[in-house]
Amino acid sequence: MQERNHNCSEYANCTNNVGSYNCTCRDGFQGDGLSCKDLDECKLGIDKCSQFAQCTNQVGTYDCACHHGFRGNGRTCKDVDECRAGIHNCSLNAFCANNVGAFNCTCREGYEGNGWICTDVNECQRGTHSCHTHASCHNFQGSHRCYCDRGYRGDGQTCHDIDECQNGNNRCILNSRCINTPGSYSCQCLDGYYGNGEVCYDINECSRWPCDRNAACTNTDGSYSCSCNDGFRAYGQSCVDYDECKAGVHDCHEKATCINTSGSYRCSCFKGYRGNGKVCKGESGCACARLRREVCSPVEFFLCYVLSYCFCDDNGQDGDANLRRKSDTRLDFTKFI
Ligand SMILES: [Ca+2]
Ligand SMILES: [Ca+2]
Ligand SMILES: [Ca+2]
Ligand SMILES: [Ca+2]
Repeated sequence: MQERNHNCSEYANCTNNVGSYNCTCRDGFQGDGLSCKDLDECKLGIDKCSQFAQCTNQVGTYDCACHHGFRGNGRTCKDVDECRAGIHNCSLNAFCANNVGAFNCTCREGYEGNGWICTDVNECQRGTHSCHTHASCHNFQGSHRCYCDRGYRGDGQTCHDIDECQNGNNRCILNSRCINTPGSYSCQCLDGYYGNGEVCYDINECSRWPCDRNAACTNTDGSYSCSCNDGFRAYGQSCVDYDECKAGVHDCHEKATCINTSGSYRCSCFKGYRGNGKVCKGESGCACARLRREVCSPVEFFLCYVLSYCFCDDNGQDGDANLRRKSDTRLDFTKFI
C-alpha cells in the first residue's frame, strides 16, 4: 500500500514534479488543492441540466433528473405527450390536450366537470335542449334526442303538423268531414247526420217536423223533403191554399157558387136550387126542361107537356119573363108517376 506523503486534499489530484508536487482540485471541487470544497453547480448555475430537469448537487458532481412530464437523461429532457401515450388520467368523457410538461383535460360537449371527472348534462331537465315545442326530449349520456310528438313530423328540432285529412290517415267515415287540427284531427258528421264523426247516422228530420203544416215530410238519407198536400201549392218554404175557384179548376155545377176553403173548396147551389153543389136542381118544382128530372106538380107537368113551356128562368126561379118553349126536350114521365 502506497503511503500517502503529500498533503493534497482528498478531492485533489496530486501531480509530481521534480523535487515537488502540485495539488489541483478535481472537477467539481474548488480550492487551492490542499483544501478542496465541493462545488455546488446547481446553485452556481453552471450545471448542464436541461431546463426541464431538477439539478441535485452531489459531492464533486450533480445529478439531473427530468421533471415530471418529461423524459430523458436529465441533460436532455423531452416533453412526454401523455395524451398520445395514453398515460393521462383524463375522464373518458374528456378531451386530452398535451402541453409542455403537462396536459389538460376538458370535458366533451354534453358533459360537465373538471376534466378528470365529467358527468352527463341532462339537457332535458336543464332546459338547454334544442327540441321543438311539439317534441319530447330524451336524455342520453353526452347528448339528448328530440322526438316529434304524435301527430307531428320532423327531425325533432323542427316538427310540422301532419295533415291526416290530406294523407288519408284518419278514421272519418263516409258522411263525415275530416278537420285537421295541430297535432291531430277531428271528424264531424255532415249536415243531416249525427254521431261522433267516426260513426254517423241519418237524422230523421221529419220527427221535428221541418215542413209546413200543410205538407208531407219524407225522410231521406242525409236529408228530407217536403211536399205540399193536395189542395196546396208551394210558395217559398210554405204551402199555401190553392184557390180552385179562381183558377177555374173546380167541378161545381154551373148553378152553384164555388167557395174556396183551406186545402179545398166547396160548391154551394145558387139560391132556388137544391143539391150538393156538384149537382143542383131547381127548388121550385117547375119543369125546367134542361134539368129534365124535375119534380112538377101535375098542373105544371101538364102545362109543360101540353104547352111545351118551361116555367123556370135560368136561376131556377118561376116566372113568365123568361118563359121558354120546351121543344127540344122530352120530359121523363116516369118521374111524375
Ligand atoms: Ca345528456
Ligand atoms: Ca293534424
Ligand atoms: Ca234524413
Ligand atoms: Ca182551396
